[in-house]
Formats: sequence, structure tokens, C-alpha cells
Amino acid sequence: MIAQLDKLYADFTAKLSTLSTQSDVLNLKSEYMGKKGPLTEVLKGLKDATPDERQKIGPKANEIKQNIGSDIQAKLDGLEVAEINAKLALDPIDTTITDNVLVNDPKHGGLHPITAIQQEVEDIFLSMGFDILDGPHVEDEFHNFEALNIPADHPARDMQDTFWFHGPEVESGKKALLRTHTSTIQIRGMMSRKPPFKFIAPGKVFRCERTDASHEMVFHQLEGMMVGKDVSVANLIYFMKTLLREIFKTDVEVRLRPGFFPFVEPGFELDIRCLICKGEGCSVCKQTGWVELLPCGMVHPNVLRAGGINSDEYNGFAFGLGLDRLVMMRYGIDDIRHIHGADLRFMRQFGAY
Ligand code: FA5
Repeated sequence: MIAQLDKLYADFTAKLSTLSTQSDVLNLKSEYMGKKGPLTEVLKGLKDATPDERQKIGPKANEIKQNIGSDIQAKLDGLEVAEINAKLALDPIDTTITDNVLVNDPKHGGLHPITAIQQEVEDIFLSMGFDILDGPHVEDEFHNFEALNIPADHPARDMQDTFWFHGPEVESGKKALLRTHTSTIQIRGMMSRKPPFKFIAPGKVFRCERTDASHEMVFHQLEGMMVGKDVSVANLIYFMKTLLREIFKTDVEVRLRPGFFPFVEPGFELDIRCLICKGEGCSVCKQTGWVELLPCGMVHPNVLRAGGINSDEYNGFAFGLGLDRLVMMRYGIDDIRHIHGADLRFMRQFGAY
């Protein structure tokens, strides 16, 4: 039987050496290792062997079984390497090359100026302990208007011309619209956390408006909200001034004037001295020398209640920063439409494309 086992192994290695594909090797493996394979057949003869013979045949059979297994694996590995080498020979990639298009071509991607400034503002607020929230573009009337103290038929709804959907209604059963401001996330933020908290929420907003040098139909806002005990206008002014100083790297001239937004009381418009014309008057500031950048105010108690907050115990501030106008002031861009256009000559100035 020992001789039979040696012959079996010799036959196996001879067959293996002729094979050149992984599937043939796997077939040979199941032929030899399977229950009906030649090894099992030889071992069936064990019952007729003497105890002495059995003591020798057992270890020998095991050794051959192990050898067959490791020979198969070595052959499969070898075939795999050969296959990879053949592919590389057909389609070589030299990862050590530095003198190629990808490395030396300066026209690689970059961040759009809106994305870049958004990330910068996010970093400033993160460093002051604010969270960052997100919300849907398609909203319902509750989050965009009602919960923000703008009931149906309230004239304030006309302040933000709305794109309505004339299709299936959203989950709440209310009419669907494209959010006109990021203030929708005030409500979502309040409903999902307990005071005290502070967060910002950047994103695209949509208004059915005529475009001009400072107005687009799709633009970007960054909402901010802080709710706690004894939050004051002084806190609001502190955070706004810190933001502007960090963004413009200098003390920008600001003015706070009363502003009406149903969701804040009192409400303010924080304007900055126009950095395009330095206050002389231009199309961006509509010849006033000031640019409206940051409407803000103390959150109206009705809004706190709509967000599930006890307005007797807590108060807060909110603001809605216009990111497009911030980019315009930062880089001296005199028409918002450049920012959203596809003119590569413009984009390249910011390292995009
Ligand atoms: C609002 O949208 C309020 N939700 C902001 C707010 C939040 C007030 C929290 C109080 C508390 P307003 O409509 O003024 O407000 O827009 C806010 C900012 O978005 C403006 O200051 C301006 O920078 C920018 N903005 C408004 N309309 C346009 C537009 N058509 N194109 C580009 N930027 C715009």
C-alpha cells in the first residue's frame, strides 16, 4: 500500500505539472481530495492491512494528503502571479513616473469659492462650540413658514417668493415647496435637541425672484441658532463680530438696524460697509454704501414653542448669513451671476478647474 500511495502522488504531480489554468487545477483538486478520489480508494484497503502496516500507512496517507493540498495552493498562486504579469505586460502602469499629465497639469480640480467660504465659516463656528446641521431642500409649509410664525395669508410670505410643487404632497400632507431660507432648520434643530444648544446649518435656498447684480434664484445661506438660559443681544453681536473679523481678517465696519422677520423679536439687519466700492456707492450696494449681509435677532417665543422649547425658561438668537454676498465682499466680485456662471476664466481665479 505504501508503494500504491507513492505512485498516486507521483501521478498527481505529473498531472499537475501539465496544467496551465486555475480552473483545471481546481478540477484536479476535487478529483484527488474528493470523497471518491484515488486517495480514499487506496485507504479503503486499510481494513485488510496488519496493525503494523496500518501504523505506517496512516501517517503516509496524511503526508500525501497535505502535500497534494500545498502543491495545489502553490500552483494556484503561481498561476495568479503569471496572470497579473501578463496583464501588466499588456497595459503597463508605472507608478514611479512623475512627469505625466496628472502630476504636472495645473488644471486639476479645486473648491468652488462658495464651498471654500462655507467650510471656512463652518470651521469658525465649530471652534466656538457650534454643531453643524443639514436639512432637506424640498420642504413643507410648516417648516418653511408656519412654525416660523408666518401663518397662511400672512403678508410676510410675500417677502420670499416661493417655488411651489404642483405634484404629490410631502409626508405631512402639506403642500411641498423649495425652501426659501435655511431657517427651516431652526425648527428641525430645536425639535431634535434639548437646550442649551448652538448650531449652524448651511445650504442652498431657492426663490422665484428676478436676478440682478446681487440677487440670484438659487443661492446659499448659513443659518445659526443658539438657545439657552439668558441668551442676550450682546451674545449675538459677539458671535457675529467674531465671524466677520475671522472672515475678513480685519475689523469690518458694521451697522445694526431694525429689521422685520416674523420669527425674531427684536429683529435686526446687520450690514457691512460695501467692500466693492468702499462705501462710495455701486450696483452691488445699490448706491447706498452698505450691503445687507446678516439678518438676525432674538428668537420669537412662538418659534421656540413650535420647536418644542419652553419659552418661559429659555430664549435664544438666530441669524441667516448670505454666503454668496459674503464671497462677493471677500473677493470684490461686482455681480453675483459670475459666481454661478460656468465661465472657467472666472473660476480659475479661485483655483477651481
Ligand atoms: C432670511 O432669509 C431669513 N431667514 C434670515 C434670518 C434668519 C433672519 C434668522 C433672522 C433670523 P433674507 O431674506 O433677508 O432673510 O435673506 C438672508 C440673506 O440671504 C440676505 O441678507 C442676503 O445676504 C441673502 N439673500 C437674500 N436673497 C438673496 C438673493 N436673491 N440672492 C442672493 N442672496 C440673497
